[in-house]
Amino acid sequence: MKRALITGITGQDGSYLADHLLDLGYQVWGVVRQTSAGESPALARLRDRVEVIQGDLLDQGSLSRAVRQSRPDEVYNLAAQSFVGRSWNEPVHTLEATGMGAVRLFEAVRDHAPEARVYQASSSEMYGYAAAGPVDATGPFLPHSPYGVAKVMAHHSAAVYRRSHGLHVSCGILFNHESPRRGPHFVTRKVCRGAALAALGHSEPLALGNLEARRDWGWAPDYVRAMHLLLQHPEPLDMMVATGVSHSVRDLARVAYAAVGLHWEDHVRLDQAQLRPAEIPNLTGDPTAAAELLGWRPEVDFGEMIRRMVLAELERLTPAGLPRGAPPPRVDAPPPH
Ligand code: NAP
Ligand code: G4F
Repeated sequence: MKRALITGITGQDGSYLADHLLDLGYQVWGVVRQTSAGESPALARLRDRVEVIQGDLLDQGSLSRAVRQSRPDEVYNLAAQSFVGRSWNEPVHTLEATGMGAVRLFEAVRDHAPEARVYQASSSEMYGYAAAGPVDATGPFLPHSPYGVAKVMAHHSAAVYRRSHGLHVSCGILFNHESPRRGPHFVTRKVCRGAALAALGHSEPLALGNLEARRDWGWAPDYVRAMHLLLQHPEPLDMMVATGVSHSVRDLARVAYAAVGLHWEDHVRLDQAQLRPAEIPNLTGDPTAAAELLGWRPEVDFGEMIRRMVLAELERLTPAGLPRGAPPPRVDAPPPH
């Protein structure tokens, strides 16, 4: 039985990856940080199927213990401060967690499980301003956000551990991927929730920022398959994972509200406060290498994904039922720490 250690197991990708690896017969350990809010629903769902180890990306000792205890064959570093918007307000924390956190984990693997294969969650955000021109898995990387800088730091550090210390570290450069388990502050979940609320009769318009931004949005369960496949490749690799098709935030709103028979223009307002200090107009990936080298193909397209997400929001909001006329829950609030 193979043993996998996942950081970020309570997040969107971590929870789907745990499901996938358990289905494949892995024994799964998850690094979970203790919060004053108590156990998250994501952890409660996983607790009886995975071994939980307390740890934090900010704490070297806890990561070293996690690697020592789990004796992993595969390590998936998915933990991060992952919200780009927040990274401008908390650049130091983002660099510490998302950048240095990865280095701490690589150190722990180097010391305690040097034979393990490591997956680093790199991001299309690393391309930043370079995305206006041709890019591939080697770059160029010109990040526009503190989050992008932190991911570039982790990405280049992975290459150092590969070349200097012989670790088998692969970096998946993943473009945006979404699901009903997405954090509520990300735009797909926010819009799908807004559409569901509108369908239930709530009239407060949804405040959005840049409607023209284009992203290559894929289905998260497809992307965790790619993570696992990447680590099965004999050589460590850096690889783009994407659908190759982009849509604008405006398209997203149109498709989500249309899924409940509404016109998005009647329910969305522009809000300057949602604009970012800098924006990448278009991030579109190329899935060719993932198809050729890993045999990976996305199975759920954009329209079907948004339909599933809107349905999931409707299910969440009913039958417990929101009192009609009650103020809808804020979906644009900053995420809890
Ligand atoms: P997510 O839902 O935001 O999950 C982040 C996870 O990291 C959560 O489990 C969170 O734990 C954990 N975490 C945050 N800070 C931590 C710390 N200091 N110590 C330990 N754990 C910490 O993110 P995701 O969408 O699943 O993404 C997974 C990874 O892929 C992230 O590294 C993200 O940056 C990267 N990525 C995501 C996408 C995408 O479109 N989803 C694309 C490219 C790359 P709590 O539950 O305690 O908060
Ligand atoms: O959903 P978003 O917040 O995701 P973003 O910034 O693209 O980051 C996600 O994908 C990255 C991969 O490219 C990951 F590395 C990262 O961890 C994260 O998972 O925003 C998507 C787009 C942006 O252009 C943003 O400006 O939507 C635009 N947008 C427009 N109005 C909005 C809003 N984004 C949010 N969150 N909220 C809005 O009201």
